[in-house]
Amino acid sequence: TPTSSASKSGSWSSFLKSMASFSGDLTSMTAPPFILSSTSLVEYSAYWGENPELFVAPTFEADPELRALSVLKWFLATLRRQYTSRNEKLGSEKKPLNPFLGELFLGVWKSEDPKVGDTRLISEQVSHHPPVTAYALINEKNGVRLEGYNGQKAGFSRMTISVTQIGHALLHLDQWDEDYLITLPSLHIEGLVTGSPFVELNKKSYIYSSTGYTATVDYSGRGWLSGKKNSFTATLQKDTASKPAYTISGQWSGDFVVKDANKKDIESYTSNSHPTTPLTLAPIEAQSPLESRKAWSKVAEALAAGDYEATSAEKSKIENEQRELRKKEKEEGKEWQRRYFSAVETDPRFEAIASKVGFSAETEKTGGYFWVFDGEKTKRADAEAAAPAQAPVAEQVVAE
Ligand code: 0T9
Repeated sequence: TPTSSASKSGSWSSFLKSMASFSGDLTSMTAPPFILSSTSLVEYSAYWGENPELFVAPTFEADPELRALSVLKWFLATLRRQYTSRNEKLGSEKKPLNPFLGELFLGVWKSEDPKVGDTRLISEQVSHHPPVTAYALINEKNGVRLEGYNGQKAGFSRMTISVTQIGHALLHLDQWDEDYLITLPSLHIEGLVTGSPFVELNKKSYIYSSTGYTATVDYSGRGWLSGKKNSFTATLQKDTASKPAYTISGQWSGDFVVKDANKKDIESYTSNSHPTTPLTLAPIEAQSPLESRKAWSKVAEALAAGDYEATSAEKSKIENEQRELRKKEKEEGKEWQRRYFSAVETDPRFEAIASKVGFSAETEKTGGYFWVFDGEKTKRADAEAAAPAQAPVAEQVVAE
């Protein structure tokens, strides 16, 4: 059978050999079928919001230092889902579907806690070449909003894939009129040789607050100190204070401990046992053709059935449709309209923080632009979605 372990290891070793001449664009690499997932990369934005109670928690803190600590705790709590959930669900890291331009992933986290309320997710593929996903998580009730975008640059050497993330996220707290600039860690893929890839984070990432606090997360991986994978140490420090106000260390996929300035344990967090809130999606029948699950449903079916011929046939259909669309747009001198986000050359909220801390804007841009959430576009898209979809065409024209 095509999935026997012998042919599996055969196709895997030829895949590894082909990686030697890898070009940098992850989406262009052809991986063996058993490593393919039926989840599109546009869905990955959801990992930011699976703990809505931690997401809104900062706004309930009256002290700016505790708010910054609360933001850091939420960020650290997202890492396990962001970077290990494919391994947990599917047994290893898998190659996601490459989203098409305009692909959407929309949903809402309905918290059982009335204090938390609903958190809306909007994720949109705003660029296909290079791939860029933009997202917004909005909790109206508590005035908490995360806006961000994400692209990747990759390289292959010494049997690992190294990935730099391009883009950042901004967390806004209405009640305190505060912004947090969140940078994204770089990562690499381990376990390629044995055919069971998983993500390890490396170097550092930062959360800069408009109140002057900086959180630095130092990822040591399977560090020589602890010997455990996914190890990290994070510090929270105000401006040029001589020592951190808080230190958090442990494993981002496991347990971590919060210590105060006197190195006293004040809290511990167990990420494996911390419950997550599932994202609620519209039923497939009610989704728009641009929504990820709907658009890729035939590919997902074929993959689930292990029918790789049908998988690539269904994928090609989507790719060809997209090529046709781009051709048509070019002929008509039009450009695909993004539904929820806009490309801008400068983002004042980013600049206000980045200029203070000396964080460069140039590495943040994709194709020369930042991507920002567009409230006006969103209002229009919401109004359109609220219009009865099955209404006769004539009636729709009258309604306009
Ligand atoms: C944003 C996240 C990102 C996306 C993924 C590198 C990767 C695609 C990008 C950075 C999310 O917020 C966080 C988590 C995991 C990242 C993925 C891990 C991964 O392996 C893929 C790439 C495209 C591959 O699929 C490489 C193939 C690999 C499974 C082995 C051959």
